[in-house]
Amino acid sequence: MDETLREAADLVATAERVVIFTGAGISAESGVPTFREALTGLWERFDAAKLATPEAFDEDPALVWGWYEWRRALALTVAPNPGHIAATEILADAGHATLITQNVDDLHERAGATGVLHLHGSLFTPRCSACARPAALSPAPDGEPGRITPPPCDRCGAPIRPGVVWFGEALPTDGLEAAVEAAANADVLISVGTSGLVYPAAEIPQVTARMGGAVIQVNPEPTPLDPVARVNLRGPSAEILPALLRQSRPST
Ligand code: BV8
Ligand code: ZN
Repeated sequence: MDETLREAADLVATAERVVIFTGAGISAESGVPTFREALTGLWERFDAAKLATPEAFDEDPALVWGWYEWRRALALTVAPNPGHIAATEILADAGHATLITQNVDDLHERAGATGVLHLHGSLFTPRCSACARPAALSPAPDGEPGRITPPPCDRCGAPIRPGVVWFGEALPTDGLEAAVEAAANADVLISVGTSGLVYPAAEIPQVTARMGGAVIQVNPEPTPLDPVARVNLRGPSAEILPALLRQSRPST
């Protein structure tokens, strides 16, 4: 590991423009289940890709809204882990830095990151499912996880929906364009904790590689990104990112 870590640290230390691209794996060690594990209890019999859709919400708004409200409640009970903190620090050291995430939790923000590009939205920005008016956050639910009837929009009465991007929905264009631009100009892109299966987000690290930038991947498992990465750091991000940060800083 230390040979690959040294190689990755040299890439980061000499990079002017650094992008960090994250998926659910960076939040795993905070206790947030990864997207594929996010189906427990009432929702465990569902496939995430079926539940995270406009059709599922239209069919059973309380089932879907309950799932997101429980995920928001959980996100409020956990804290950023050393991986989130190190990511913020690595970007602070870079001349030009961009943080792009597929995650809908707010752990990067709570770890001090600013200007985070949320390609798939956030648990904390609900809006009206009809007129798109931003809605206030209700107090997070407690007690038994279950169905929760979504509140009505105070302008048009339609049900409030989570502020996330569902399967089959377009990503916010400004966010995606900014992310592709940052990836295309990056000297180094560190891809952390993503299975690299969901498009178009999964394209982001490939843009960097195509434009001659170096991709560093942090993931305990192999992913489709392995052949694209210049360096594959096999392990948990809460351990690897702090080590990468330490190695990339001039030894004082
Ligand atoms: C769109 C928000 C078109 C909601 C999410 C067939 C072929 C190709 C594409 C498609 C297809 N059929 C449909 C599509 C398109 C589809 C898609 O890509 N489907 C996939 C499944 C094939 N994409 C879409 O629908 C997108 N929209 O295409 O729109 C369009 C265009 C114009 C106009 C109209 C329409 C929208 C996709 C967005 C879906 N929303 N999230 C929510 O959160 O509920 S996706 C969600 O899953 C995440 O955001 C993320 O993007 C994705 C995968 O999750 P990951 O973050 O990667 O997490 P995962 O659990 O998968 O993996 C965790 C990883 O962490 C693992 O690798 C693990 O090893 C690692 N790990 C674990 N522990 C650690 C760790 N790593 C480090 N440290 C650790 N400790
Ligand atoms: Zn409305």
